[in-house]
Amino acid sequence: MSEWQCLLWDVDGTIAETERDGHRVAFNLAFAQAGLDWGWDERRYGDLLHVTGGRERILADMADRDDVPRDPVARDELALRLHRLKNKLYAALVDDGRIHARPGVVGLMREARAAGVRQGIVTTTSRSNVQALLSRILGAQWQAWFEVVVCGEDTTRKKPDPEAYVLALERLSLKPHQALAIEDSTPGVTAARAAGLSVWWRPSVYFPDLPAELRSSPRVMPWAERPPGRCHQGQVWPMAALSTQ
Ligand code: XBP
Ligand code: MG
Repeated sequence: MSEWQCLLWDVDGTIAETERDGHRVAFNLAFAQAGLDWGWDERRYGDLLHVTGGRERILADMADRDDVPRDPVARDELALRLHRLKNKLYAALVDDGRIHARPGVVGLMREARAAGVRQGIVTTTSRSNVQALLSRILGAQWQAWFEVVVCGEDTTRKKPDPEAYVLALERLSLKPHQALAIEDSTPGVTAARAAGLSVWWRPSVYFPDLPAELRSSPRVMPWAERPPGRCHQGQVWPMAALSTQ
């Protein structure tokens, strides 16, 4: 039996490989436009991804640099300015068609919609980035696909804190066992599990693996080539349940 009535989608890394080819590139463009000779190569960005939130990520990098304002207020202002600029540049990259949905994503969203499975977005990225990406992938009416859209601005604590998932469940009036998270990263899977949800884990370029305690959990199911379940009559069914029917 399945009690999952709702798919809760993470965005970055899960719906598209936005981090390496989108956010990282846009951060570097923002640094250059601001006259800073900073640059995040793929390896450095991978290390920084354990800090969720773009502004928080800039501040984490600043903590390791000498060429930053000493005054904490000036430092915060610079991080905020760079982050706003980065998000504008990210939206332009997405509009240029530089980022594509990962295979199977739109297919599963369509299947869920047709089967009457509820869907939501639960991300720590900024709302403007969600708007840019999902309107490109699903069209201008993308919001009609999702009953709830929780973004970075909606919580005080970002993933791996469970707050974003707790808020989404509250807005949907669902219990944790009634929803399934789709996540790519260690912070994302940690957040969903901490909120009590089962997870379909879709490895991404920066998160090809999970810590053993998450990977070995029976509530974390890998999405390798295809989703580990199907949507049917308002519910999400694990493949194992379908094959015994
Ligand atoms: C996404 C993030 C975000 C993005 C950049 O994590 O951590 O910070 O990297 O977006 P998740 P912003 O996939 O777990 O939601 O610059 O808008 O924060
Ligand atoms: Mg992610």
